[in-house]
Order: sequence, then C-alpha cells, then structure tokens
Amino acid sequence: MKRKLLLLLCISISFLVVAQKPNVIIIYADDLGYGDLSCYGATKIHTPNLDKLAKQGIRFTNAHSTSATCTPSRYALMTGQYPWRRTGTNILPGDAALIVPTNKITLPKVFKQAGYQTAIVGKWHLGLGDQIEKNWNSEIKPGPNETGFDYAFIFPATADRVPTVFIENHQVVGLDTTDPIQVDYHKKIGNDPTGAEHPELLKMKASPNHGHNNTIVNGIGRIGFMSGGNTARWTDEEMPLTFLEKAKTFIDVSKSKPFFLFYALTEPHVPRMPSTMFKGKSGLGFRGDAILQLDWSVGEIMKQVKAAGIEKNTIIIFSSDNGPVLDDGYVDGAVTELNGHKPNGPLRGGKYSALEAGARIPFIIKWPGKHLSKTSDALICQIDLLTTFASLLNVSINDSIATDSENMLKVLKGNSKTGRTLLVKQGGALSIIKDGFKYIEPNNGPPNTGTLLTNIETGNSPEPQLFDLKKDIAEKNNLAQQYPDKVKELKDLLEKIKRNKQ
Ligand code: NG6
Ligand code: CA
Repeated sequence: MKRKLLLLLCISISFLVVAQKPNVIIIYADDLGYGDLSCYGATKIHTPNLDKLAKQGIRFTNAHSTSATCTPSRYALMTGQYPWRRTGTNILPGDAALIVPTNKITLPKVFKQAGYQTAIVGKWHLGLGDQIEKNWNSEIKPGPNETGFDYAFIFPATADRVPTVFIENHQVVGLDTTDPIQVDYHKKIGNDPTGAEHPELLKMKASPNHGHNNTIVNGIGRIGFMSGGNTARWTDEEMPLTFLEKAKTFIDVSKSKPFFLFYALTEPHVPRMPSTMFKGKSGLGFRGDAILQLDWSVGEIMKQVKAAGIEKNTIIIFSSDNGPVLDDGYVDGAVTELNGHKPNGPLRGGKYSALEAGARIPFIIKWPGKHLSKTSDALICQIDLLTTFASLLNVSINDSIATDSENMLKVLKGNSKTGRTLLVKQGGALSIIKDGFKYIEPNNGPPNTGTLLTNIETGNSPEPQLFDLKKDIAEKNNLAQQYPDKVKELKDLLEKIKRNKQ
C-alpha cells in the first residue's frame, strides 16, 4: 500500500514538473564571433562551459542575428521586426532616447503575458527616456521596465560609451546627489580629463584615428563626455562580475516561479578589461581573456541553475549580437597577440560586414530534460525567438510589429531541421539568404572599414554579389554573372520584403 502511495506521489510530482512552464535564460554575448568558441572549431582558445552546454543541447551552425552591429540586432530580438524597417535603429550613443515601442508586444512581454517574472541584467543599448536631454539624477524612463522587464540592472549603451554607470530599474546605482551626473555627446562637460587632451593618463591607449578620446573613466578614454557621478562609476575589471552576481541572485529569488532572464554580457566588446582572474590567461591578449571570462560566467550560471534545483526545467540559450572585431578602437593586444586564432572561423568579414561573419553567430540551446548533443544546420534567426516563445506559451501576439519573426519551436526543440525559407540580414548593405544562396545588394560604401580602423571587409560592392553558401561558406566566388536569374529572383524578393512596410 505504502509503495503504491509513493508511486502515485512520484508520478504526480513528475507531472507537476513537466507541466510547469520552463524558465528561460538567454545569455547574449557582445561581438563574439562564429569561430571564437572551441565547440565551433577554435583551437587556440578553450571554452569548456559553452562546450558543455553544446554537448547537452543543440549547436546551430546556420543561426544569425539580424545585423552586424549591436543596437539593430537587439532591437530585432526585442520586437521581432527587421530593424532596417525603422530609422534610428543603428548604433546608438549613450544618451539616446528609447527606440523600442512601449505599446507593442516585445520578447519579455510575451513571457510576462504568460505569467513569468522577467529580468534583464547587462548591456542595454536601446536608449533610455523620451529624449536625449535627460536628467540622469532622477527617475530615468521609459526603458527596460516599460518594455517588459519587471527587473532591470543594466548599463545604458556600451562599455566604451558614457555614462559608465549601472542603472537599476529607473535609478543610477550608488549615486551621490551632491555630485550629479551630466552627459554630453557633442561638447566637453565638466573638468574630467579627456583622452584627446591627456593621452598620458590612459592605462589603455586608444587606437589611432578612433573615437575613444573623450572623457577618461578608470584610465580608459570613452566615446562621449560625462562629469560627476564619481561614486557611481563602475570599474571595468569588476563590472561583468557585478552583472553575474545580479543574474545569479535573480535566478535564486525567482526559482519557485517561471522566469525569463535576459543576461546580456559585455564581453568581448571593447574596452576589454578582464578581471584579475583572467588577465593574461588566454595568451591571446585581453580579447581572449574576455572570452575566457565570458565562458566562465556561463558556467557560473549553469551551476546556479543546478544549485537552485531547476536544471530540468530551464531552457538556456547562448548567442551573440554580431560578429567579431579585433581592433575596435583600443590597443589591447587583440591584433598583435592573436596567435593564429580565427574569430570568424571559416567565414569572411566580421562585425559591421554584410559578409557571413557579420551576423552568422554561435547559437546554442539547451532544452530541459533533454540531453541531445546535436548540431543543426537549419536557417534560424534571433528575431524568431519572440514568435517561437509566444507559440510555446500560447501567447497571442496580435498587437505586434513582430511580423518578421517566425515560429521555430520544432527546430529549437530538435524535432525538425527545416528552418526559415529565407532571411534578410543587415551589414552595411542588405543581403538575403534563400535555398543556400546569398545575394548582397549593390552598395557604394567602402569595401573595407579602413585599414587604420577595424580593417574588416564590409561586403560592399557596386556590383550585385551572389554566393552559394552550401559550397562556398567563405564567400569566395561571386556567381552573380553566372546565375543572372537567381540574382533577379533574390533581388525581386528582397525588394518585395522591403515594401511590406509595417
Ligand atoms: C562604433 C565604435 C566602436 C564600437 C561600436 C559599437 C568608433 C569609431 N567605433 O561606433 O568602438 O563601440 O560603435 O559596437 O567610435 S556595438 O557592438 O555596440 O554595435
Ligand atoms: Ca555588439
């Protein structure tokens, strides 16, 4: 009798576990390339935690962000709308106004509608407030809280843009009101030294011809000017660890109810300033060290999930907002200590580029209860997460601009390898991928971001370009002359998609 009761109890507990909505954690790296992880073929750097995640889940080889830079990729992830449909979605300054609509469904709102606790911890870069001129010393809104996150612990833009402070919900953290923050992106403000005036004060030099020569914070020249807020300014070496602690705490306090955590890492974006634990550990300069730090953070999150007893009910997704760049404006050893490492793996181009390394990114998903160790070459895009999770959670997304977002539930669960039929991507130029062919529309921009700057092939060409990605993933052979019909088909299709205004 006792046995039967026990069995019944076990069955009902496992039923409860299965029936409970899964927690979802998206870990989103900044500027991590397709070739930067050992599970994606890197040999000069080892990323054991992400390798483990890939072993337990599905590693996608044909996954993309919408864009080759940060703001547009994040805008698309949040809204499900191609960012190029909307002006003002390119890389934002640190004082920009919020660009995500507050009256439309967003990825976190999908989860909220399904009864989840939602949080963002990390990089935001989608603007704050209604306008550029804002008071950083009082409530700053609208922002992440108004676009679907119950809890937000962020920095406003990028690690190389002022203001270099944390914002928790609507307030700058640790602010001394007698030392108010002021921010300006056009002229110097206050008395803090700038990198242009005082290069001798820099602990990490800015690259020549680059914009990192405004206010110096923590010995690093930033983009933009700020004054005040001295007690609130972060230390670069500690900032990612602060994010990690906040993310772990959120997991711990939310473990008994379904939650969605968007953990947006800053690594390996510039300025790369790894903590002491990782400084010099990779042998590849600070960029490599930042990747080790990122991998370790992923491991810490996995441990926390396990310790909270929610491993069997938590989906973990790992990806990156855009492809890799070595010299993105600081002399940090990324170029000189590369040691043969290939951040873009077999791909051509990099961050900013319409070529594949611009927006084909690592994408790993671990689905609860499964142990898959699969790879998938299905064509998917981060923009699809909104519709996919809406489908999983039965959330209706009527009031939506998410019409570019497709349901990839079967693919993400590993039950199907049929992904999208087509995808439009954004580097400098737009491109479209369909049936393994990629067409890059003609563009008169420069073919390279500049040998004195980031030195990346942009994919710009005044001529149409057509690549057969199935045979030529490195985009070496332009087949446009050979297949004019294919060029016309893809060009017309791209025009049609552009016209489908929303
Ligand atoms: C560029 C910066 C670069 C980096 C990038 C944003 C210059 C010349 N370059 O404008 O250093 O901050 O913006 O990167 O200032 S992203 O990953 O957030 O899109
Ligand atoms: Ca980025």
